Amino acid sequence: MKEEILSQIKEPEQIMELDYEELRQLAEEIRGQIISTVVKTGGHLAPSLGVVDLTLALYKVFNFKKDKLIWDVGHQAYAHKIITRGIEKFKTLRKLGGISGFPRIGESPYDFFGVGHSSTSISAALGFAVARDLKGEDHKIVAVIGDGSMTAGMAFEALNHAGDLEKDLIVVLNDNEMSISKNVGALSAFLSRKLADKRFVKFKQDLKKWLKQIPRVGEDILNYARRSEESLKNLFTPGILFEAFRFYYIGPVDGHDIKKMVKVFSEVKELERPVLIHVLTKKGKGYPPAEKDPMSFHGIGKLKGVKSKEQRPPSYSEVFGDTLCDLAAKDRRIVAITAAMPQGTGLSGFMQQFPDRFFDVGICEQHAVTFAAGLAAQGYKPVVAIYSTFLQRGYDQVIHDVCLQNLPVVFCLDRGGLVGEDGPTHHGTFDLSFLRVIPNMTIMAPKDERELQNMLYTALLMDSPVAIRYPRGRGKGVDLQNSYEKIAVPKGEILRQGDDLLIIAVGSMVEYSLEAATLAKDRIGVDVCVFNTRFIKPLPPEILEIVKNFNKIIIVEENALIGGFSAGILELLNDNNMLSGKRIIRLGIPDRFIEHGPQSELRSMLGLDGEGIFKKICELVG
Ligand SMILES: Cc1ncc(C[n+]2csc(CCOP(=O)(O)OP(=O)(O)O)c2C)c(N)n1
Repeated sequence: MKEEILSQIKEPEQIMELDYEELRQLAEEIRGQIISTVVKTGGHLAPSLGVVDLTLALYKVFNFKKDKLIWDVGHQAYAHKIITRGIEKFKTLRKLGGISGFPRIGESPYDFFGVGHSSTSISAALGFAVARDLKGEDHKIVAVIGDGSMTAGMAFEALNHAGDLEKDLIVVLNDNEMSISKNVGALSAFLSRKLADKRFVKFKQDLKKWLKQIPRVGEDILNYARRSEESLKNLFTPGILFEAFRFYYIGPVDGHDIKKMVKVFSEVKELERPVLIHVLTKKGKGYPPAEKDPMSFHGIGKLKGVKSKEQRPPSYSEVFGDTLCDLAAKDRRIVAITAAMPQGTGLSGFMQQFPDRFFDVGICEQHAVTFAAGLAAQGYKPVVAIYSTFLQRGYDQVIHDVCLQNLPVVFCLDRGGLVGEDGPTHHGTFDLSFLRVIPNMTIMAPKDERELQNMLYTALLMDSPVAIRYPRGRGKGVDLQNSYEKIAVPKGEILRQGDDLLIIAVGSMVEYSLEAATLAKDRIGVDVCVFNTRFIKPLPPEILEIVKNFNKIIIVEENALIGGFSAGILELLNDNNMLSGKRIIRLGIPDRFIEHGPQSELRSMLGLDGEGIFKKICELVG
């Protein structure tokens, strides 16, 4: 039996000493470790399996004690994590207190730049390159970016700048033809001209044979052809695109042939200019189910006892997607837009049912928002389905292109609040604050999936921008219908009567407030009134009437306390001179980034669940 190599790797530089046979064995061991860990912890399986060989080739050629490696998104960096943290730490992946699912400055000296959102690697790497040269240092900088992440404008802004500065910088384009779903867009089609490249190689061979047969002139023509080969090749491969940005293009290179990659990287190491190496990989490599269905294995949850679909309530994303299909069948003006997340946002059904009215724009949130604004300006009803955290990318467009022109774009913000194991790069805990300040914007958050249906229906009847924000995960299992009720804007609802204390809540926190009210009654005999505002902006004016009857108030939100829902209520009370004599506690996300871990554990840690809110009730009533 062969001796295990992985357990002997104590520091990444040992990889430089391994021969190709050992590297191939190590790749297998790392794949095995990724699979056995990720089925337990959940995580990004297929992207990470796809770049194991590439990661080892990089670690064989570069010395990252000195050189810098910058990942894009970072969801594919599990081999890097195993090499730099060791197996035992890797087993704590994404757990509360364990290592993060993404590279993160401070977690390892080999994590040079934190990531989570896509298409930042070339910009960051260029910053590193300029800093190196200003300091007079001498090392290599390598950015690894996927073909999906390459679709974002930001990646091209960075290429444009890097080509202009002509810095010594290496970009590895990891092309697996997939984003989370199949990669989309003209660039993707362009990169796929590899087929044409294969045909070109054959054409070249045939031409050579034929020319050699021609006496006298044949050899001359062949020499001429050799000289012009590079420019001819460019016509057949994506090189022409990157060379326009003054990058030296090399590729396509087989991303599972470690020896070939090592040869290319070693040669490139000697160049001192911007270089792009186009590497072809198979997403999910080494795990047949993931190779076959890389989309389903892009990110997986922990393997638990699987309940049948009938047994479990649908997710908010599913309810959103189904309701939108139902409404779109009745209104041809409804169009749906996603930035590379059709499955995650619940739009797969819409994509199949209404292909003409469905648009996956690639990882291009800024474009998605302004594209929607254009459609709205022409009488359509665009629905932008987007994770709260990724709308951050399109903030200026929300203000400038949608709200300033008061265009009726509906933003369906999935994963609002704490998302769990993906951690601080993905928590959607700022949206209420950043959207609340924008004139013309209406913001709603449903307490359950039926309210989500009615909010979507209401939003599509409005003639101004609306954001509906809902959490990651399953609904409450309430009754769903395919007839909808228009909600009066902005009207809230009292869900539980009580005289001793008032809880004002919205969205995901309504359920926990009701739970806390029940605990208060059962455990300490306190009667709590619970008010669901439904709207974050504008706030329901009846709040002012309700508040008059209470001097003990708790306001709960799953959003940053700074500038969020509770801050809005304090402003309202202050502006109506209603603060005096009242004791108000605000519960929400404190002014720090919240780590990764299971959603329920994070909520409990921050007191954003039934028990946590009950504790505050106890504090208020003494
Ligand atoms: C700004 C932003 N939008 C969306 C996402 C969600 N997301 C994570 S990975 C991914 C696909 C990336 O595709 P690619 O770069 O080709 O990497 P692959 O997963 O294929 O290895 C997307 C859309 C993100 N991380 N950041």
